Amino acid sequence: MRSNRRISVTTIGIATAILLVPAMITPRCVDAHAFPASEQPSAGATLKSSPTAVEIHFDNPVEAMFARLQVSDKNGGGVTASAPAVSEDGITVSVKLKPLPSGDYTVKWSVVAEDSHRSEGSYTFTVAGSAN
Ligand SMILES: [Cu+2]
Repeated sequence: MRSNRRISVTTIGIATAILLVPAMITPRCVDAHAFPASEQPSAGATLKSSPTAVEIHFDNPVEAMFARLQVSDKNGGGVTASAPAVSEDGITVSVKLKPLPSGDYTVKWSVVAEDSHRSEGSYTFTVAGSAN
């Protein structure tokens, strides 16, 4: 019986797992977590004109359902013009932006990787154009 066999393998494996799991989980987890590989505009960038969107490219696919991406001005007001969109491969999360006056902007992101672990962070960019 297949299911019995599975159970016994699991039982036998417990002793080994107690020894090995702590050593195995950490590297595996770090691999599977999703963190930004690059951003547009890039973190800390000073732009001459308003960007039309913010895109974050992750190093591992993220779950579309749980992706959050907020952009706000220095008063905390939201400046996004769309809900976050996730590319089909799960690598890119983006939002469209309203036209941004000169100022500092904060991008806050939060994603869940395919291993179900959440990661989050934030960064800023500056619009320093004279167009406004
Ligand atoms: Cu993880």
